[in-house]
Amino acid sequence: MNTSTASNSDQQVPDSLDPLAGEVLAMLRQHDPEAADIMAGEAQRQASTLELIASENHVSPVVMHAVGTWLTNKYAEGYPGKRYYGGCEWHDQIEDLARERAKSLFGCGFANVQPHCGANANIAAFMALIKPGDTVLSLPIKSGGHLSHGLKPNFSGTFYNIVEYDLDPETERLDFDEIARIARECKPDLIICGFSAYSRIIDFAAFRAIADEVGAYLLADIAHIAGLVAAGVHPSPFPHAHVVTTTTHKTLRGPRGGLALSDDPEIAKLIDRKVFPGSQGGPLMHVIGAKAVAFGEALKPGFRTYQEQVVRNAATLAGALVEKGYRLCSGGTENHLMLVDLRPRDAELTGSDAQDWLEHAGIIVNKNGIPNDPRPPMVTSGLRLGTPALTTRGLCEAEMHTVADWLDEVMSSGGDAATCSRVRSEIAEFCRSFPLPH
Ligand code: DSN
Repeated sequence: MNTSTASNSDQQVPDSLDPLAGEVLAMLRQHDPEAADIMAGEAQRQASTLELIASENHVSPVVMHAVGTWLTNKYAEGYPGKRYYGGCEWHDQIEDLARERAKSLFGCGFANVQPHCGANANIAAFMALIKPGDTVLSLPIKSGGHLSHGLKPNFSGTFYNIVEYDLDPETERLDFDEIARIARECKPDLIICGFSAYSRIIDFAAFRAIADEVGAYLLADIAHIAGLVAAGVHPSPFPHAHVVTTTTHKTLRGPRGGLALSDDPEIAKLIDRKVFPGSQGGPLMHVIGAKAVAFGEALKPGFRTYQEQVVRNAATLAGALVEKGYRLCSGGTENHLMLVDLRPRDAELTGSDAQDWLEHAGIIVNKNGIPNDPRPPMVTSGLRLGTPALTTRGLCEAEMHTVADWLDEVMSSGGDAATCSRVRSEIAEFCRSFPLPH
């Protein structure tokens, strides 16, 4: 097994770098060769491997370079027109542009583009809607939820009374009768829907009906499916959710960051206050600039075509894996990801072994617990696979069969070093035909 780590001397710059990235790297090499080598190593890793982590993507060169602008040099606490520092004229304009584009994308009346990440957007949503000690009803992380939805060591599990709903053990899908039963019993102040490892369409209206019945707010965390929602490929959480939060870097294909949305003007005011000064200081204006650019890309017609292909690719990859003997939780996928139960293919195979072997072979995935997984979270019996990044590189249905063949070949080999090394070479060659966006 090749376990060598990257060294400064072996970094080849991918030949598909966009011209500006090439110039930036050349400048870095002059100025700070040590840092430049590390960054070139990462560029090379991304260029020569297949990215199947469902929450990752490759941004366009325009979005990538928009992160590195003069906007990074400024403090701009507050909001457009109401800042604590002078010199914010252009910062007001770029934040307004990002806010307006976010509202157009998601069809809502309010957007706060300042959250540094999805978890920060959720902190602001909790603070706006409920108070410490209140009851929150959510899906636990072990069943596909998110740590900021109530995990004990997280702010959410520390300051709020978390009650869990779970997936139906037979269908591994949301069971709205059971969610309603638990809600009637625990009378939550907030219900959370939106997940990190759930491959089915979310019925936001059904969640809202339960929330209304028990007098709870509904928070939809659409971090994973935001791009699908923006493109109309997944139903929208509006008008059902009181607050919608998301990251901007997954299917939405923007810079790393968060976003909070609402259609309720009173809740909107609270969200603004809870983002700043409630939970954050100075906004990352350079990232907000890149969010504006990414939202502009997502408003173009090609974005819908991309998201449709993401979903078709996921369905094709899922079908190919089932044919090879893997089991998919819930029986399949309707979005960009799938949760693969490895046990029917090989009872001894763990998610962590599969992740390691696949990484040696140039396929990047994450181990993931499956519902009621008997193995601990650092081992797991499953993998979560997603198609957003592969689709950005131009892979379509035919290539999904090739990817499934490589996945199965590596996992069936028991991590055989020669197999991993051969597949890695094949993938590096294959990747030349599907360069990163440039
Ligand atoms: N880490 C993200 C994911 O992979 O889904 C969630 O925050």
